[in-house]
Amino acid sequence: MDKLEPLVRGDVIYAKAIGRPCKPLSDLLIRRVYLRRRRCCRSRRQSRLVSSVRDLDRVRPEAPVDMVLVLHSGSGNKNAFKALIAAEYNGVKIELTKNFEMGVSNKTPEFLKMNPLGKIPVLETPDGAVFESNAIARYVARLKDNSSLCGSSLIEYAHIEQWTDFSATEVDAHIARWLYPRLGYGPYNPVYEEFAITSLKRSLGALNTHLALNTFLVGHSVTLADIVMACNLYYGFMRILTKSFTSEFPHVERYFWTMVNQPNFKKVIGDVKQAESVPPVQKKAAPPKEPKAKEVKKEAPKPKVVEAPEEEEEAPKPKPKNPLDLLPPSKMILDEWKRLYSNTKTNFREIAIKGFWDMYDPEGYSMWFCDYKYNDENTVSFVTMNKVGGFLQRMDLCRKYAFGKMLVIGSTPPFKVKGLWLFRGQDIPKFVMDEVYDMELYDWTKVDISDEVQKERVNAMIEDLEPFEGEALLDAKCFK
Ligand SMILES: N[C@@H](CCC(=O)N[C@@H](CS)C(=O)NCC(=O)O)C(=O)O
Repeated sequence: MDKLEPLVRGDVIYAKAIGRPCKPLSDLLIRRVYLRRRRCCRSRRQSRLVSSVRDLDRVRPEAPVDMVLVLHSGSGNKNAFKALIAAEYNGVKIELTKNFEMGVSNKTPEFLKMNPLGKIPVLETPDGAVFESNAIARYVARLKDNSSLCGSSLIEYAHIEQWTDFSATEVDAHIARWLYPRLGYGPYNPVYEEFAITSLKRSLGALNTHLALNTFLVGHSVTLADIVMACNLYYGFMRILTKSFTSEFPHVERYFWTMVNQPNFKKVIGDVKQAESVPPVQKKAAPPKEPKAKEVKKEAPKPKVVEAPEEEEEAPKPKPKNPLDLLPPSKMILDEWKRLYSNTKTNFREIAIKGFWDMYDPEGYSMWFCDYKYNDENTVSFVTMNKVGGFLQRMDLCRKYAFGKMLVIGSTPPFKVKGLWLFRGQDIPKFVMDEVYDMELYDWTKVDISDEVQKERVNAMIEDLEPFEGEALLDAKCFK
């Protein structure tokens, strides 16, 4: 590339001439232009070197280069999806490395030369390797001249960068801090988890506000920012962001489902199914995985499976049966009660409460009062309400087996937190006690339904009856 210097200058002029000084030309592009110039000149047996802006424009291919780039990654990696989706939009050909094996292929000396961290994805280009998924996706997005993925003005370019960074640091990072310890990829600490959830909610709240008025993150069509954001959300939606969590952010939900159903996303990601529950905390850190020998695949597969941080194509483990599923069948159908509760808008006492007692099966279910042990700490209303909200979120893992009401009581601090829970079986389920740390923060008393006073307390709690035990209700939350 001895003629690289003048060509670099020519390309910078070109970039400025088309009004995109913000879009640096990659070495690859420069080499491409150089090679094309040479080919063009030779084929026409011309001795002149293409040099004017117009000539450069002519030799610049309209479609991206006709080469195939190699992406080192297993299938199902949301970080690899970013480049693969960008490639679909730009008509760039990318193939996943054949026979990629996590923990083996990414630890060879050759791989470590491309990415010293030994992490995936890595893109091999004719000009060298690129690691970091956002950098790779940017590279692919910029391969096509005038790609709509890159925006069309300096401010759009900045906004695309803004949302891409936001997506990495304010969304992806918080999802990881919440999810990974639960999967055993780091120590689990409930206080850190709460912080991760609060931070994630703050970010999604901001995103929700933006999306209330915008279909896309930037401009009026899909950009790289949407690809990166949707891939990061994808991972969250698939693994931990249940409907009960995301419903607080309806515009984010709408946005996410719109994105993943775009044909170019769908081709790469496949069908997306939202997590039904928050994964329970793994007691021990995941043991290091033995590398597995794998079959050679003929073609790079279209990725469709869910990624794990270190092990990507792990066969799904058979889910152990929940002991509550082994209990004798109950005549009470929990979902029927939940529907009745949700659908009763008037005459609550006559319809819902009466219906509850008609359905209630004291053999298949038990009811429990809970009383927060540290009410004197509940000095700030919204902190108290958030605390209860966090508790309900963590109870997600027992949604199939429980119904609950939580009341924040009082009109002035300190507020009291009390609740009523209905659980399948005669005890508080062990997995709930083991995995939801909030359980220890409450005193639990089994409801004696032969005691009319206790029965009436149950009614009042289900109904959010005010005053409750002589006090106003600051908040009432339902777990259903
Ligand atoms: N910030 C990096 C994250 C890369 C990353 O964490 N890759 C994981 C798989 S998703 C990995 O290769 N882990 C293997 C290891 O840590 O050795 C990116 O966006 O590319």
